[in-house]
Amino acid sequence: MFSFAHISDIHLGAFRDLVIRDLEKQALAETVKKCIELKVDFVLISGDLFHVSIPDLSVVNDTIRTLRLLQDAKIPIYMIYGSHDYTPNGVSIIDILDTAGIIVNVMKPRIDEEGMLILQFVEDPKTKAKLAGMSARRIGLESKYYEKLDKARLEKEKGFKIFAFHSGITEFKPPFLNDMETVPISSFPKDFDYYAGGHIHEKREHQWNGYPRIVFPGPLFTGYGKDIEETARGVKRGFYLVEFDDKVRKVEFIEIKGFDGLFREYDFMGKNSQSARKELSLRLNELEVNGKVVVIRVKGELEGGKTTDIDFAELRRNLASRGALYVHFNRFSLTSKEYEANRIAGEDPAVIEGNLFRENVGTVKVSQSNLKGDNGVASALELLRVSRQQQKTGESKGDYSGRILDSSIKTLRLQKEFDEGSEE
Ligand SMILES: [Mn+2]
Repeated sequence: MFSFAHISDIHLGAFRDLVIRDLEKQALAETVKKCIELKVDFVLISGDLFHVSIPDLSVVNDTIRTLRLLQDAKIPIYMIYGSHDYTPNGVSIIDILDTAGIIVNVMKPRIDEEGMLILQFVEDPKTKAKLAGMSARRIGLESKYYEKLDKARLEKEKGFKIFAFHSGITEFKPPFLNDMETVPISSFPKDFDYYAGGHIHEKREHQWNGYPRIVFPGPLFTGYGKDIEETARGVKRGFYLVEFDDKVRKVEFIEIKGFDGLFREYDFMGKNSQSARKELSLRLNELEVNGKVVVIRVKGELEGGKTTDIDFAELRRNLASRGALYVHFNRFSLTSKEYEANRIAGEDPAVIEGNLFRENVGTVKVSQSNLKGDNGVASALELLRVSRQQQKTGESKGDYSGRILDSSIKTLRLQKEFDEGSEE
């Protein structure tokens, strides 16, 4: 019997806070240790190893040091790009790790004369498992890309087969990801033994006619947005251990406990800002926060005063002084009657961003179709993602702004316009 570990959405470097960064690092180290103890034959990462395509070198260095332990134990690491590993400029950190022999990128694509996308299998030398994969692509292009896939060729291949991918599947889309672009199940090649999914930040197992086992491990640690809230609520994080010979024999979720969390939600509907502030402070004082990651969600429409009358920085300092490892306030659902104009729909920054773009895309007057309507929203979201990249240690200001500008032009597909502009 053989086995492999299926890991996804690690998002290394997602947090700037050093305590959380350290916990994130430990979660990966713990996972690697577990894989070595369990004597897995290989590891498969379904994308989003890092949070950005060009992460800080310190994050890269720590990661390589940890992944090297697998290499020393002769456990190969196979992976595909996630949506966060993808870069419009071409070279992602994943390519560098592949070149350096730390990981093997299993997406080996080729376009044939008819424009079909041909994927080649990577065979694991020890177990003879055959891996093929589809990396994530730019927002908005996912389905088109799958439409060109030569499925018949993949389906014909004999042996134990794994298909790695980084996309949501339309038929299994969780309600909280309503706005997410997905790919219909029929776009995937049939009859693989295991479909190793990534991108959905929730642990899920599915079955469908012709697709015996579709698995999403969810984030290994906690990625971003609502992840940390869910983890603090007690949602389990970890990876899948898959045992197989010529068929999958056992699939088991292995929990990796990243931290002790504490989640509370308070509703201040109808209160004024002063009484909400007092009540919140009292409630927080009752909590046992020592050694915990504390996530507090406040919501409701205040009858009077401003939401900024509540000094969250002060409350955070107080919790930290009582030993909280990290404090996160989610106050996107706290609004005030007096400040209606500033209200934006949504509980999560990502949802709010999407809604804002959707509301305003109609006012954008351009001729390019990729900047209008739904495509425009997708381009705007992608631009936001690209422009959020931070300046790297050692990168000059000029190089940094050049890199951001270059990625932005590529994202909006305005290369031609910029080239023409500079010639004038
Ligand atoms: Mn992800």
